[in-house]
Amino acid sequence: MIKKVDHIGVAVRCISEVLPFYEKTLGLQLQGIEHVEEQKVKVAFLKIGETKIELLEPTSDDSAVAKFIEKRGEGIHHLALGVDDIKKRIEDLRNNGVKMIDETPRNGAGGASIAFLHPKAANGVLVELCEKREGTVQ
Ligand code: CMX
Repeated sequence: MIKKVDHIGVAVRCISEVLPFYEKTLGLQLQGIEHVEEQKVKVAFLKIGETKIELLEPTSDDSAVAKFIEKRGEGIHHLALGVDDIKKRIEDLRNNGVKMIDETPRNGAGGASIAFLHPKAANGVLVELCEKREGTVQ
């Protein structure tokens, strides 16, 4: 089942340049910064109650986030929904004819298992399913 909005991804050119706005001006708490090699991004999580903002900085010109910024500029990139049993959720969505980018889960930030739906399947919104594993920090 879908449990909550786990995080909202925001594409930025440079995390260190925008962090003062999120930490000092908005007063949000930085949870940590990490590289997600598989997605070719550096990410920073800022906590807001039960959910988070995930700042995404591309680490390579051929990353999906670099392509997004080049085409649309910085801004909201994806909506991540926290789920139980991600494999089952993917199977259910596929059985309902939903176009998936990931038909099997892959590794995301904080040791989570993630899978993306294609934006064309969700009215132009890139949706991520996200399942925290045992011992996940985020
Ligand atoms: N939100 C909404 N629409 C998006 C989008 C986004 N973030 N990124 C791309 N699109 C749209 C494009 O505007 C384009 O639409 P049109 O055909 O109407 O012009 C369409 O999707 C295809 O986009 P594209 O620029 O041609 O790029 P690709 O097809 O090569 O890739 C996508 C698009 C969504 C398949 C790819 O970006 C992807 O696989 N994303 C998932 C992985 C990802 O984003 N990882 C980053 C960080 C993950 C993390 O750790 O949180």
